[in-house]
Order: sequence, then structure tokens, then C-alpha cells
Amino acid sequence: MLACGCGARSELLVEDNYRGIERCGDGDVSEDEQCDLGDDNEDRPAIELLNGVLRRAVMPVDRSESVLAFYDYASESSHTGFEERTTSRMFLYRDRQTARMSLILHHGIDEDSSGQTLTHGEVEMDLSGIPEGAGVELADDNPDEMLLVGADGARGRWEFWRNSDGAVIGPVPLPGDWTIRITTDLRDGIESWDYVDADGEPIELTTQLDGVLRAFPTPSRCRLDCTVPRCGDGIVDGGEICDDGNLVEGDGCSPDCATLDGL
Ligand SMILES: [Ca+2]
Ligand SMILES: [Ca+2]
Ligand SMILES: [Ca+2]
Ligand SMILES: [Ca+2]
Repeated sequence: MLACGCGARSELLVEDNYRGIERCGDGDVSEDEQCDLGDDNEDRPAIELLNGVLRRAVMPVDRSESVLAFYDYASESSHTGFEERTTSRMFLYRDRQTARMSLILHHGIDEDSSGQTLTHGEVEMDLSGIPEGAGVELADDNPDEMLLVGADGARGRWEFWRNSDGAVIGPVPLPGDWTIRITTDLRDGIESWDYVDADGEPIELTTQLDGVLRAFPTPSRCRLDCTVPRCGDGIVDGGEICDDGNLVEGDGCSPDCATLDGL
């Protein structure tokens, strides 16, 4: 007769149920948890990106130059280095010298400087939740192609031949308390849409659903992994503008996570 071991296993399960299995999210703080607020645990990063089931913390691309210098509008095109021939890209950009942040959108690529040809492109975007005080800092190529509409909206209607089109909207505050929603229609030439994160890596998005960028002005009291947010833990939480994982000054992020110092 073969021993199945079933009896021993069910005895173990009964024992576990009897003891109760501790886990993050059950509202009890166990030894290996810093906190546990049960259903009130939440992640509140400084900025998050949502697109359907996608939900992740993101940060701006940081450079030590103004957003307009970085966009480098010439030859009727952007030259950020993130251009792709058949891709529409969006990302937050921050000038490290002033900590001023903007939203950059661009589609396609400049034929003159890249040698790549996209004969015709057409993209439409409708944005809502543009933060108060933000405006169109640059419209590539024509002011009519990116307009503020209504109380907090913006409308992009771009058509382009052998060059890129796009726009810069700003300033976008950080820390912030805003939710920018972007509806995208790739009408011709452009085939994909993505968000470029701080490290330059694109995150693929679907145009079937809105892309949403959201800023939290304060950290959560307890994260979903039962850790307590703090400055210096390497995670840029709501209310922080940086967190380099230390409390050292002069290395790019101040010990209170409120200033881009040094560098
Ligand atoms: Ca727990
Ligand atoms: Ca253009
Ligand atoms: Ca932190
Ligand atoms: Ca630091």
C-alpha cells in the first residue's frame, strides 16, 4: 500500500488555521512588520503612473538644464534623445538647477538630424487635470496644435511630415496634489505610446485606456508591504522630491528629502 501522507498534511493545515497565519494587511503588527493598518495600508509615492492594470511609481528625467534647452526645438522638431520614429512619448522632466518640473510630449523623430523618415504622422491627445499655474511652455510646431481648454484641460492636435511634433506643459509642482489624465489617439504613422521613466527606460502604455499621472502631497502612514515611509529609505514617497537612500547632504538630495542639493 502506498502512503500518501495526506493525513499528516491536513493535520498541518488544521494547525496553521488554529494558530492564525500572520500576514501584512491583517491589521496586526507582527514582529517582522513596521506597521499594519489593515485595509488602510496604501502606497503613496511622490508620483505614480496608471494605465489600466499598470500602476507604478515613476519620477522625472533630471538634467541640469532648462526644459526648453532640453527639448532643443530645432528643424521643427524635439531633440531630447528619447525620440523614436513611430512612437509617441511622454515624460516628466525636471531641471535640477531649479527643481522646476514640466510634462513633455513628443511623437516621431526629426528626419534631418536622425536620417529616419516618417513621412506622415498624426496624433491627438486630450488632457485634463492640468495643475493650476501650468501653461503651454512650447508648442511644436504651431500654437494651434496644443491649446489649454476649459478650467484644467489641454488639447493636442498634431500633424507632421518628416519631423517630430509635441509640446511642453508646465510648471507641474512637486510635491504635488494633482491627477493629470491623458487620452491618446494615434491616428497615423505613430504605432506605440509610452512613458519614459527617470532612468530613460520606456514603459509601454495602451492607448485603449487613459494614461494617468498622479502626485501625492503626503506619504501613507503604512505602505502595502507594512513598512513606514521615511526620508532616507530610497523610496520617493508623497511629499518628498527625492530620496537617495541616505541622510547625507550635498550628494544630490538633502537629508530632509526636500531639496536637490549639490551635484
Ligand atoms: Ca500583519
Ligand atoms: Ca514639428
Ligand atoms: Ca522615502
Ligand atoms: Ca542625500
